[in-house]
Amino acid sequence: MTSAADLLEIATRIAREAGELAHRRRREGVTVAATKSAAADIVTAADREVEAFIRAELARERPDDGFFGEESGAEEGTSGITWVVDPIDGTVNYAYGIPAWAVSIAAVEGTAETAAWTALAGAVFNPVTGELFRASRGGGAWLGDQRLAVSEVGPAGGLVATGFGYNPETHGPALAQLARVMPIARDVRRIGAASLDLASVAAGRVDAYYERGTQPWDHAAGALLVAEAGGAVGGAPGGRPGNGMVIAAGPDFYSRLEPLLDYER
Ligand code: LIP
Repeated sequence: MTSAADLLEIATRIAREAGELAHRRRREGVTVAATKSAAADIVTAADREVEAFIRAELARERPDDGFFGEESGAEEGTSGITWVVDPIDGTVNYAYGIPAWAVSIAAVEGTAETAAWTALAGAVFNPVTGELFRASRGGGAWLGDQRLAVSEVGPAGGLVATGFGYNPETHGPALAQLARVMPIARDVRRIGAASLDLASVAAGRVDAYYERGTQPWDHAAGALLVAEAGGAVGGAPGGRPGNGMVIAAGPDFYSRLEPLLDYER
């Protein structure tokens, strides 16, 4: 049985190499290859190339594991471990040249089903800043040699990160929801990459993050970062993070934020 630390070593190496490849392609110029769920939901040639690179590296190192990636789908393995991969999280930032996008790689025990897996290792790498956030189950969350811990929110309220997703029908309700959150917020951030939002909660750079409509590869690694940094992370009340909702914060602020949100069950 491979340890979580061994899986993390593989995740960090591949995230770093994949991020460098994506960064190189970004400097060469970005081409949008297609749109997906909505006109705003784009995939670049680099998303596809970087995911193919990650998939090939994992197949070489861990041939019995499953794979679940944003651009190339799911394939079951026989080892009980599945790799959940977003080659470029924050693709719109990547396309516009905003330096907030990341490679996100998680190793989970179980299948490609958020509700059924246990995350063992996760790496989130922003090649533009050079920051690689990493966590393994029971081993803490780290940025370089700094152990990460979620923040405690003061009287000014929480600095809250959120996102609005690609589905235009959800934007009105998301704005109404934000209006309900404002009384407990000191301010709001819209970073544009769920994996970096979650890494920011883990690092205490924001006090909370919530978003509806994200996909498993957006939050698989980041949710482990938050949990290992002492935070609370979930979805609908009592549930796991999912497409209906992802919430992450220090435990006290989480319990203030959760009742203000809408949930899709
Ligand atoms: C993005 C998320 C972001 C969300 C976007 C999108 P992508 O992932 O990280 O939080 O608001 O709608 O889901 O598509 O760049 O991998």
